[in-house]
Amino acid sequence: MTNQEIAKILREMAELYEMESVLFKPRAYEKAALGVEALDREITEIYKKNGKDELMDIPGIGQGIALHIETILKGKKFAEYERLKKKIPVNISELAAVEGVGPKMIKILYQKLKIKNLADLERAAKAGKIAKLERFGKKSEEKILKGIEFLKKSGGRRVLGFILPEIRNLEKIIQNFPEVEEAIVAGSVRRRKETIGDIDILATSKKPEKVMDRFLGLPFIEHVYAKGKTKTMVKLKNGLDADIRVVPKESYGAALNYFTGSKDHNIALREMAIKKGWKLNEYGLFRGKKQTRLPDGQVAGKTEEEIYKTLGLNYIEPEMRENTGELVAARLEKLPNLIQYTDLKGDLQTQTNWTDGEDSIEKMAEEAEKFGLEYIVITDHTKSLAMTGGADEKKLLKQMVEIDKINKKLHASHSKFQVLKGAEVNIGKDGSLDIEDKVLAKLDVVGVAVHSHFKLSRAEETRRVIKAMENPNVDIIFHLTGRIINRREPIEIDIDAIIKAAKRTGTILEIDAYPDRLDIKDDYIKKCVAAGVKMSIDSDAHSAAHFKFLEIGIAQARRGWAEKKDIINAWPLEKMLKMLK
Ligand code: DGT
Ligand code: CA
Ligand code: CA
Ligand code: ZN
Repeated sequence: MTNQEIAKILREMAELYEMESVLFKPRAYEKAALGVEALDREITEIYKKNGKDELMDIPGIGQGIALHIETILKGKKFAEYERLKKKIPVNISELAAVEGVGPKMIKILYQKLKIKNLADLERAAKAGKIAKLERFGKKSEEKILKGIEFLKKSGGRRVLGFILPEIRNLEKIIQNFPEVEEAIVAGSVRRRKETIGDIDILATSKKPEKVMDRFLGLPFIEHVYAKGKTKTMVKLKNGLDADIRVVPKESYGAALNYFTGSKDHNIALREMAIKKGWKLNEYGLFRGKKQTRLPDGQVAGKTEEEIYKTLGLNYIEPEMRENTGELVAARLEKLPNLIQYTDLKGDLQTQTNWTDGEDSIEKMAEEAEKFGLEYIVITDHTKSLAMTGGADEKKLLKQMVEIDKINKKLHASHSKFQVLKGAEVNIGKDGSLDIEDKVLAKLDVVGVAVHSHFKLSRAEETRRVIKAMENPNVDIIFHLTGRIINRREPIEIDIDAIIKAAKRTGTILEIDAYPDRLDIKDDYIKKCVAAGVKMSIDSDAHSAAHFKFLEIGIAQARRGWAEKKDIINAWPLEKMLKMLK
């Protein structure tokens, strides 16, 4: 059993309980699924070594769920799961992937229309059957069709941030094969793209066939497309395809460079080699037109650094390899000094159980400190987001008192950690804010965001965001375009006008690190860097387990060529606060 398979069962349990309107359990199972997905070790290994007790150390897993996982791992029947599945025998994960379709709706769709999977759903919607259902109507039907369309467009690409722990786990397992010298995941994963099409694994070994055998013996594999001596292609149980290639040590750098891509970067690099009368491919960089046998005639290939250097270029970080100007910059020694993965000192957007977050302010502070941060800003939602229990002025003032208390406590225990006061204030249709200015003025950091009216015209969306920026209390625009990757399109907005207004008003634009937001996107980050508009990288955590997503936000910033100087929460706190006020 892989982590992904177990997480899938746990998530289905959450959805099944939700269909049954059982209280609390859906949330508990969802949390457990997230905990399992975030593991960078195999749960079967954890269990084998230390039994059930160790399972309970996984975030989100308590006594009850640990017992059920044990049952699953022992290959026994998980009775409650079987019982619920029998009642509603549908492909839940497939249906729930459609924007706006939740467990309760899935249940009705099955009971009334016998809809079991995506194909059934599409057929019924196109035939107008869903519009006729009570409590559904034409609007829901249209929304469902749009959701299906959107899913198809994403072409099965997966959000990297959600699946990265699992990929790292696989990478580690392959690195530990006795015959493997080096192993690394290349391709779009190494370039840290927002979404990935597949997993490209590269390894060096003197015994490639042994490596192939071991790879095919892993429990993650669903189907083998092709098995060769040095290259094997499979479909994993998580639905992703994976390729593994084994190359000799002498070619590692060249192969890594080739399979990291991007394709456009490779082609441009190869052209540079050709201009010098050389040849570049996945085996090395060669002088002379004819490729001689390895390692004869090879000038570079063992490391990537060697290849770039030989071609007269500075080393280019994988996140920049998209052929969007990085080769020229590398030749002119003008590459940016990218923000590092260890540079963040704080997090400027976090939600707590005062609204729709999972954890208390104190717990968030504790975990953030453990994570290595020096401060966090608490930014719960405000009152017009009623479904999150959004705060009004009174609640915000009360929260400020609570934060003061927590800071005192931290101080007394000699912690230097600081909790700052903030909010994620909702921007109304006309650009107005739903919290009074005199309360906003008391907050350390005021973030504002669009959470509704996603379909206004480009001019209207731009106008409302700029109006919010013009409020002198506003510091940051959170997740500017409101997109959710694979689920919701961004609002239409005039980014150049927004950047100009940000510059004029001194407003920060956020890079929201939540894996399916990554908002603003890399092109916009580049524009901000060029304009001198500062940004922040925030986790948008709704649980203390989400601080790890900051890494994905940093990757996004790096793909947008951002340096430490561009990201205000990479600066010391004092300097950051001075910039805001
Ligand atoms: P993905 O999988 O769609 O997220 O994106 P990539 O970039 O991982 O693309 P993939 O898996 O098709 O190929 C992995 C790398 O192999 C790619 O980044 C560059 C290299 N590559 C693939 N096809 C070609 C090609 O036709 N020419 C060159 N020069 N390189 C290629
Ligand atoms: Ca790939
Ligand atoms: Ca591939
Ligand atoms: Zn938000």
